[in-house]
Amino acid sequence: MKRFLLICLALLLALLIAACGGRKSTPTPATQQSGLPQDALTIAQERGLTPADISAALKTYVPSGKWDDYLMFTSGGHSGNLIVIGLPSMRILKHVAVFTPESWQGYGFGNKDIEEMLDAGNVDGVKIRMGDTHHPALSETAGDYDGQWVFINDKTNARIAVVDLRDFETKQIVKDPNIISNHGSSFVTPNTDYVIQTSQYATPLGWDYAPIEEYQEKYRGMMTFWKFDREKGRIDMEQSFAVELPPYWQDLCDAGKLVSDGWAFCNSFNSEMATGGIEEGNPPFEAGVSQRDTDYLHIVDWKKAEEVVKAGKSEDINGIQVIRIPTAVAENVLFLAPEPKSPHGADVTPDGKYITVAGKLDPHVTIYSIDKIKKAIADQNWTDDPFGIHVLDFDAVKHAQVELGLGPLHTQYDDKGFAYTSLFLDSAVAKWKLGGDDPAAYVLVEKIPVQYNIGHISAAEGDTVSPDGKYLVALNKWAVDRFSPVGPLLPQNLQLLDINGEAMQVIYDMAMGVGEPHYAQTIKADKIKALNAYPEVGWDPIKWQKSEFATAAGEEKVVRNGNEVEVFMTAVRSHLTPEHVKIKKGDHVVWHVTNIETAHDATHGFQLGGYNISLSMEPGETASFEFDAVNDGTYAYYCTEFCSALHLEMMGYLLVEP
Ligand code: RUQ
Ligand code: CUA
Repeated sequence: MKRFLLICLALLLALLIAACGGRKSTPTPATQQSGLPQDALTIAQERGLTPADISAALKTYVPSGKWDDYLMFTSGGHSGNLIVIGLPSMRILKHVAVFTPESWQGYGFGNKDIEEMLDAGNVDGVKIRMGDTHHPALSETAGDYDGQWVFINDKTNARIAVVDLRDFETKQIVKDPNIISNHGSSFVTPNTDYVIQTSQYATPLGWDYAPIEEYQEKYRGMMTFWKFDREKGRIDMEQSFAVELPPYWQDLCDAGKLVSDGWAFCNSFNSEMATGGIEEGNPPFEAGVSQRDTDYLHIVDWKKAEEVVKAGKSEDINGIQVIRIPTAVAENVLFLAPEPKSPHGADVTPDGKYITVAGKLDPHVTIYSIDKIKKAIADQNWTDDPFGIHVLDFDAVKHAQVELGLGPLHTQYDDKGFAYTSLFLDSAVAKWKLGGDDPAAYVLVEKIPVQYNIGHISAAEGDTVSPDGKYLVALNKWAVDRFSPVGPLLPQNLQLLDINGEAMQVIYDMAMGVGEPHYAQTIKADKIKALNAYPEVGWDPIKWQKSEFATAAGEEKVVRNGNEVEVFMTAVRSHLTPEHVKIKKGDHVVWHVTNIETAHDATHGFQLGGYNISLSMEPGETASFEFDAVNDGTYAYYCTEFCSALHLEMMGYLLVEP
């Protein structure tokens, strides 16, 4: 048996290595003669690796100094940030601070521009420094990722952030003035004209107080279309608008593309309008919300909505133009269609013709056709819901259904006409065939177990007009026994699947030390053109121009004006200038630090003990902070990046005289 296994291993290794060597660009010095490194078999045997393990290792190993083919942008869930992972190595490349302070990046620890940006996300004067990121959306041009921006939502507070992929830093946070939680976001329209966001838990608009008994009358959902100004790289609140929705708890959304461009689709899961209150003898939420056999797919004609707003038929509510439900109905902006029990994901196919909806409590996915939706609208084939919204006839808009298994959630696509759906309850990924015009041709092809309780999945460019296939990542909710125990709070398990061949194969388990990733998008790495240093020394990364506080070597100074003190400092290997900053207790201090270096990777950090200050100055960056010298004493400040042999000397004293 052992011998047989060894022969299998040898054969497999030889085959794989021959296959690798066949690629002209890959030199295989160690294996040129025999096709096998001398010690490969011994290593495999000693480590107890099976042939499948060896093939997985060879498919995922990225040698030192080589780069990954894809970058996956995944939400960091309730860590409130965004994480960038290379595929196929599954190496974490970067944590991008978004809604939550992050000391390494000097994010939210005194940096004035960043504090100001974070403050734009405060809620009614309450400082918000946490978040629950769910769905990143890469900017698109003609329905394809263009590698310029990524947007991500904060479900807890109904906010959206804009991250610039020139420097992978957050540039803007906007708070929706009418809703307090979102979920169906972020999703971009095919040319990133709008970033779509839908509320999750209905509240009165502006989250004003209203008794829960007035739910149906006063509580509402909302779909917001944030206008993205590409020139400025910012969301333009003035040009944004929203469509008022019934309080059905809208869930995930997707924007139409190609033939369905101009439409947006969103699930909902509480068309029962259950209001909970088990304490008062009412059905608990989990039962109340699942009474009906169907909920509603929301179908929004956003191009029509744009016209309605331009025609002045919307209302200004808390500073944003809102199309109220009766107007949305009268103007053919909003329609509903029934969808089977507790829908979750809505995912438009690459050709834009179909929308796959997965119902958590239905073993099928339901495929809707945009042509059929348009026809049902033209034929007025509808009945009305309690708000007077037209509900299109299910059989008229449904194109196909495929039984996949238990708990279908989210769907991605490949380049060969297959779709992949996560099955939460089955802990599996289902691969199924898109049947085009023929409803009978939609069939389940294969299922593969993943560990465990998968939520979202992300395939290479898998939600664009031209998916790449190749890789798919299962973003699993539970890890249980997959990794060495690290206490009761476990990492999430991200699993990489090879979807190139006939059968799917799990080729890597990656422990994600922060949680909880929901959605992720995977982009071809060469589409991203990130900078190594800012365009000019003294750069303000948020305003994206030279800072008025940029300080050149030799111009460092401390300026006093009454009890206002302004410090202009430079950082260069291995020196912070000035080395002594002398102030008095009670002074108000504004302090600017410019990293005057442009060398690749020559970042300097700056931390000041006792005053909660942490900055990171990437090559060329100017950063500022301010504080009140409430305590006298002797403090040390220093560079936090081990930037040179004399890095420990890159320090200074802040002397605060009583
Ligand atoms: S949602 S899986 Cu935002 Cu499906 Cu989490
Ligand atoms: Cu700069 Cu250490």
